[in-house]
Amino acid sequence: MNENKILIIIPTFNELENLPRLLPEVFSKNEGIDVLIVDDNSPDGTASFIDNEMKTNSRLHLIKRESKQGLGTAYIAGFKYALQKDYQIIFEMDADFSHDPAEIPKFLEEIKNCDVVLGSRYINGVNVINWPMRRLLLSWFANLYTRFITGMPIHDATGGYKCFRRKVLQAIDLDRVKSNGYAFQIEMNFKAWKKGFKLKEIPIIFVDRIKGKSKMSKKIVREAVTMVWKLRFKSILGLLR
Ligand SMILES: Nc1nc2c(ncn2[C@@H]2O[C@H](COP(=O)(O)OP(=O)(O)OP(=O)(O)O)[C@@H](O)[C@H]2O)c(=O)[nH]1
Ligand SMILES: [Mg+2]
Repeated sequence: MNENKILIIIPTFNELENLPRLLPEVFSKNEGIDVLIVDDNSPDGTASFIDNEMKTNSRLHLIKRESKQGLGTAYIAGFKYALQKDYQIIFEMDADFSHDPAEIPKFLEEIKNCDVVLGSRYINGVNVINWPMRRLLLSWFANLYTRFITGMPIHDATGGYKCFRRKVLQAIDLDRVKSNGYAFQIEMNFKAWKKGFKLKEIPIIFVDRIKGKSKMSKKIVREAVTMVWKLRFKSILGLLR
């Protein structure tokens, strides 16, 4: 077993404007890093670009899916891939530079002493750049609400820049993770926390995407609002897996 095998999973939908610049930065942070792109048949040809890069880069991997199926299921596919291979540390990361690759070494340092490291926008103040106030308030209140309903002591439960030890993903029944948007992040954190794993938040600076289009929707918000209640009740009834 190789302790240093790291997989960074990046789900993509139309990220051709970002990936060619992002990938070299990510790879440069640690020589144990592999990257898995989970692409949902992006019309801009993201997958063909990756296919081509893979000819000369054995650290790059690709899962192609037939249609846009959402972020949560993309990560589940990525987690299963990581568990089939012998990756020990598994990251979630966006393709749009909202998640600065320069933070990767900090995550790797912190994961030595815990099981999940969460990049947090809301510890040490509010570290979000270029979001409209509406969106910032939504995200901030969503986190307050989540903390209140679930009791989980986390300031940023909806963030998507994080890493897990392999054993955390092994302990969670991945086929039972049902949510797909921001709720997906909450669900993974809650399940890891309830199973007794040690979660640690570290401050990150989140910068809104400059290139490409947002995929945020009202449906994603509604899903999160109901999901926290489901998690709470399942947990009380002992049905959480
Ligand atoms: N495979 C896959 N990737 C997706 C899907 N939706 C979003 N993504 C990717 O997931 C990451 C986060 O999506 P974003 O659109 O940046 O969502 P966001 O960060 O909430 O919103 P913005 O930054 O404002 O666009 C990006 O790398 C997207 O390309 C999807 O349905 N399938
Ligand atoms: Mg984004």
